[in-house]
Amino acid sequence: MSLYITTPIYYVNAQPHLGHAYTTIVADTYCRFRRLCKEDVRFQTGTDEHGDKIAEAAHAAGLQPKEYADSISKLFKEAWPVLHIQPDTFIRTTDENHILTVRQILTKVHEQGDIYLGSYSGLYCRGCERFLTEKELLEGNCPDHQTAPQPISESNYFFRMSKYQDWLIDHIKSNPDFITPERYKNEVLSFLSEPLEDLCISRPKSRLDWGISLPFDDDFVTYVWFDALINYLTGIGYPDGKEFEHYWNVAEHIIAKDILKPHAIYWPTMLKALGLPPYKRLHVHGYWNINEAKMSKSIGNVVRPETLRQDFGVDTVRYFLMREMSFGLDASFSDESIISRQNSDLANDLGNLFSRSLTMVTRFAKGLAPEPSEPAPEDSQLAEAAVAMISRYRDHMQSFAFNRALQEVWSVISLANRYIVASEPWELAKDPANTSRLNTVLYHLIETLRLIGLVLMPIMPGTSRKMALGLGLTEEECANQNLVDHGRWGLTRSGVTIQLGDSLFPRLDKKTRQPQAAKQPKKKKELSAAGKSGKKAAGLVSFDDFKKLDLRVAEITAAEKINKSDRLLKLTVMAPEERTVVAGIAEYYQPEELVGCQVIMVANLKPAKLMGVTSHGMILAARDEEGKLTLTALTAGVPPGSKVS
Ligand code: ME8
Repeated sequence: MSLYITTPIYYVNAQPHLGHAYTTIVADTYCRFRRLCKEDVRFQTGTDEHGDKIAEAAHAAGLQPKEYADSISKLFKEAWPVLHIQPDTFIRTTDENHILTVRQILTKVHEQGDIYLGSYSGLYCRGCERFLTEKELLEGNCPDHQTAPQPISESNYFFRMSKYQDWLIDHIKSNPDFITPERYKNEVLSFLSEPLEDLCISRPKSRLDWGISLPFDDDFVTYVWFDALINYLTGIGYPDGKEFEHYWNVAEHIIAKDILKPHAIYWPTMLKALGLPPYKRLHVHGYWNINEAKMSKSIGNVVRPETLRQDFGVDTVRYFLMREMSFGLDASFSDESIISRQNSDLANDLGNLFSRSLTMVTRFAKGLAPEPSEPAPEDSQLAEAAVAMISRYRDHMQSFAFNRALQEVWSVISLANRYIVASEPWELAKDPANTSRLNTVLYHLIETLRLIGLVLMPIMPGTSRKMALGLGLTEEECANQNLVDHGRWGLTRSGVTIQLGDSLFPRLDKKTRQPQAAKQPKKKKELSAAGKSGKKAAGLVSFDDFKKLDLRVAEITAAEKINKSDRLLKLTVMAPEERTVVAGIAEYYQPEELVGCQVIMVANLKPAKLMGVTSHGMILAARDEEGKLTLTALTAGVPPGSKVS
């Protein structure tokens, strides 16, 4: 299978920001994913350089439009490799071959009678670069730009878009994957339930001359959208390039919801008029908002990808964007959320698993991947979970559910972390009689990590490579990894040298965003009741005071989120009788991973009501310097209700 994936070509009236970076990282991730499946992929991005907006921005900067476009286009082109985005083509609408092709297409469509001269009166929004219908306005303003569109009346050329309306409706209905997610398909179909007007595709040069002249009337330039959409064809050599023949049938576009209409209505009808099949799929995502507000220059909350990269590193930025947004819905960016992902998911869950495992191989197996023996049930459970993760990950990635693909990976990471706690390799290492068992455990950890590193490649290529090298792969093996040949259990060669390098991710200080000083000795974790801030013990307590606490082993039999609370989980525990306990651990544990765990509970606290749920006890957890909580879980099965003393 082949794939041709594109991003929008971005306007050069503004510098690259988080929104542009997101779409382009999605395209790069998807492209790397399909390459990891051994498919042949071509990836295109670029810049959109004609039209009112650009001419105005150039004027404001005191530059000629082309000069101005050159400078901003360069910023986009240079921004991508820095984020480990590797497009095959970077197209500009001012490229000579693009201009030529647009003119060829206009001539063809005009000659076949699908472009005609008419007159137009309408409400024009400069921000959108298009005429808006009355229905689209919100209190008289463009909903996207909050400005009133200008009434304009002039002669112009029109594309007979209406002629293709019935065909388009049919096509969308008979190809359920044509526009995804479903909500956007429905939006388009609802728009198409009203008669479609023909599309005005020119601007008189008397009003705007920064554009491609119409080949059949030099007094007009082409409307930006008719020019811009064609980039998807010119970049692969339409009409007679070899690549065009190869890639057009497998074209998939990624956009945000702001430009749904041009992509879902103008573009397929233009292609139909040209006698070409429409693109295969259109993937539509939502907006990134900043601390809940829309990102905009006027609010001054524009997030630059370069600043993020400097503060957090490429892989954290890529991971955060892919993990935090559910493709299709809006998401909110804040410094706190990215720092928390870095500290919790990356440094704590993944980073710790990797460094703990490799450290144990170094200490207990002379730094060589050990030979496994017959697996115990818990080993097989880990291996099976890792293998099952691969196929679920593939399905989610294929359908652009990147956050769900990552959740699958993280559930194996937390299973592996629990597997370490349960199998206690450090205890096994104390007795040579256990060497074969120890080797089996270490092998299972290494092999799980290899599969985790493999599937993380499209999202965090740098980390994935670091992991693969640490696990003893050569540079060449790293570069040639793929899911088809390597996405199965048991490929780590026993005896290969494991390289324990630097930690994968530093923990960041929430205030300074700086990595926490490595040399500073770590403060001991403090035991605290989950949910209460861990204050230092004020003084010494007498044994009699301590004895007043009734500490019990509690087994969690059910766990669920508490409505409207990000922090609290409702736990049902056996100790030995059943009771409900509320714990402030929702930020650190998924409910499903808790079921079956044994924890320590303060059993004789006065009941307290939290978010409407009465808690009959408190679960103990360790709180580290950043405030992250880790439950004090028991590893050996102890009868629930046993007294802890
Ligand atoms: O529309 N959240 O260019 P553009 C998520 N030139 N994505 C965002 C975003 C946000 N807050 N803001 C921008 C154009 N984007 C035309 C496209 S294509 C033939 C011509 C991303 O510079 C998202 O991909 O306004 C959106 O669709 C695109 O930038 C708009 O970029």
